[in-house]
Amino acid sequence: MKNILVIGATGQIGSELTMELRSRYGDSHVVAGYIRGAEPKGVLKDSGPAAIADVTDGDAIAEVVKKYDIDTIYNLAALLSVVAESMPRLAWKIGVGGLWNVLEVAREHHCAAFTPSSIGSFGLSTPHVMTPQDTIQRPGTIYGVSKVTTELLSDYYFNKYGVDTRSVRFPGIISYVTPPGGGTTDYAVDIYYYAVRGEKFVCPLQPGTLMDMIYMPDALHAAIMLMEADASKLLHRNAFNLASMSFAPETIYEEIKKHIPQFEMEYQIDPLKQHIADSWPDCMDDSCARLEWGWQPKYDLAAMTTDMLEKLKLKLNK
Ligand code: AKB
Repeated sequence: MKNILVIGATGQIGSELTMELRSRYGDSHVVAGYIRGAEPKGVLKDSGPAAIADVTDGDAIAEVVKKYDIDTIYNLAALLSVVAESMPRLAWKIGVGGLWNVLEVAREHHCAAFTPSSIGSFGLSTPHVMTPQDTIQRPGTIYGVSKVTTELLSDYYFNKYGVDTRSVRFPGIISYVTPPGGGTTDYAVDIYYYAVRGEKFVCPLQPGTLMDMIYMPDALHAAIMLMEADASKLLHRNAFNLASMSFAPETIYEEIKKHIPQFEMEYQIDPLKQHIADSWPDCMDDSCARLEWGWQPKYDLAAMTTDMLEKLKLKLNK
């Protein structure tokens, strides 16, 4: 990777991935791509180049790629699972139309491309425990349908045109920097904010709802590690199961209570979120990622909770 474009650089993953890539490859080599109304701010703005790179506008992306001599694109533009259900056509336009634009630019300008898939690419008929790498993918959400399409279209561009496409199926990503917006796994971020502010948390999912989760530093490390991996070792490409930890609401609550014993939580089930969460794996088998490119997470629930609470206390002045 010489010069990198991050599309969606001001979003939950993009804001941290851009900074991590700049620290590894040099500030001037990583372009923060954004859309109007979501301009980079603060250190993200000041530390390196930025350009408008709306995923729905292929010509604009091509211009940025030419101008900065880009060879690697991280395409993070997407509507998350819950919000996508209220705007399915927009979700498709961004997730699939946008991906097509990125892949065409990558083909024409010889770029490698990373576009994440998700645990959302699975559905009710998928085996839920130790979900295999290659298994049934019949999701019931537009988010899931667009993520399965992401995987297939990315493989298609690799097989037909030789575009170096690579991807992971991200679990719910937990971070203290930029909040997620409109996902089913967002509760596992929100709960930390409530705990640190000393407020009662109302959990939208019922006890026992297991889902895979990952701490942001591990998620960033995975994306970069995969893009740097030896291509000859990759039997799979789009997209690798990525596991780190799996927990239900009561487990993360108990973990936080070890640090904040007075923390309270009650349940008020959100039917849409519950329905989506029930269709996703309890825990994935990520042995292909471990074997093919050496994936190994650093954080478990206990280590993540200690770090999240410490960082959020500083952020919220608590
Ligand atoms: C969501 O909940 O929609 C996302 C995801 C798991 O892909 N965080």
